[in-house]
Amino acid sequence: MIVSRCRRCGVNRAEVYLAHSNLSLCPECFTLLTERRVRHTIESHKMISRDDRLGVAVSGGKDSSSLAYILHNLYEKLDMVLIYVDLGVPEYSSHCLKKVETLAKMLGRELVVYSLERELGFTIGDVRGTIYGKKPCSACGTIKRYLFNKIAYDLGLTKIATGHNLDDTVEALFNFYIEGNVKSLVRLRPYLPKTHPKIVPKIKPLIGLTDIECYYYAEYKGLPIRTLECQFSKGSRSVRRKELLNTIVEKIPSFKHTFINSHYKRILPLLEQALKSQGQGEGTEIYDCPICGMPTSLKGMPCHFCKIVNMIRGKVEVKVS
Ligand code: Q46
Ligand code: ZN
Repeated sequence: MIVSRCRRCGVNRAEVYLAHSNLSLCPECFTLLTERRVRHTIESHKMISRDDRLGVAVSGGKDSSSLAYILHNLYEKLDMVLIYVDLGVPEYSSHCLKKVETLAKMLGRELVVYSLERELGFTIGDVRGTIYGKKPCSACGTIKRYLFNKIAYDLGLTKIATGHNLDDTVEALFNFYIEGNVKSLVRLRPYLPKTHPKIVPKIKPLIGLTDIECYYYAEYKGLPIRTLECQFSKGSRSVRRKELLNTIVEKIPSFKHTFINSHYKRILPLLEQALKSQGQGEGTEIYDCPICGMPTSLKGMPCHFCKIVNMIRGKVEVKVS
């Protein structure tokens, strides 16, 4: 039997094959290279500085757990707290909460838990009675984005790190290209700086790692990751788009890496220029939401989060402290 050796150390047996770079690696070299690649992403985008107070959005999934673990290892002295939003999905949310609690203990980091049910009196399943009934993930995404920002802002954190990886980013970009959604294409970046005093900058240190790399990393490091799927994820559009993109990768292994590199290096600068020349640069007007006081692009109207909350509560006025 031929045993293939790790291309990096040449000693250990290779277990991971990275088709995009035609590299066979042993677990040790794979995890080491993964951490180096994340550090390279962080440094090349100047994502983290020594005096940052970082919030890491965790979900119990392989991506955010790997992210928290890597950041903890790379920046041991960094002030870092894990944040979990409990959406109240039956079985799934309590299962994920246990995983993030174990992770926080493992790292010796504080975990902040925000429960939708406790704080707002509803769960994500309650969007079913609204116009979001057929696409709860869309409402869920808006709610999570808002809450991570609000929690981080209230805690005085200076940045929020999320576990969005290469597959997530390519899927989102692909969708925006199909829709011709130029503004969203321009906004989707590895590092979103502060554009308003109440908007906490967002960073995506895993943007260069694929789904499977995050999975292997979490497995090799023995991280506590969820084994249940959210009941709303089945058949969602983003899952179907990801499946479609994965069939392309079967034929063209470097497809996603080429796609993202072309977008950020070649297309994005041109799109930015085009928007500027039309007077639609980055400076989208920002207003205060009349209900919660947080920033919104909707003039004189409740922000998207408050709209969803209002819908769920049957248009009862909502106060978010
Ligand atoms: S938690 Fe929320 Fe996901 Fe469930 S409702 Fe959809 S977006 S699938 S990551
Ligand atoms: Zn609001």
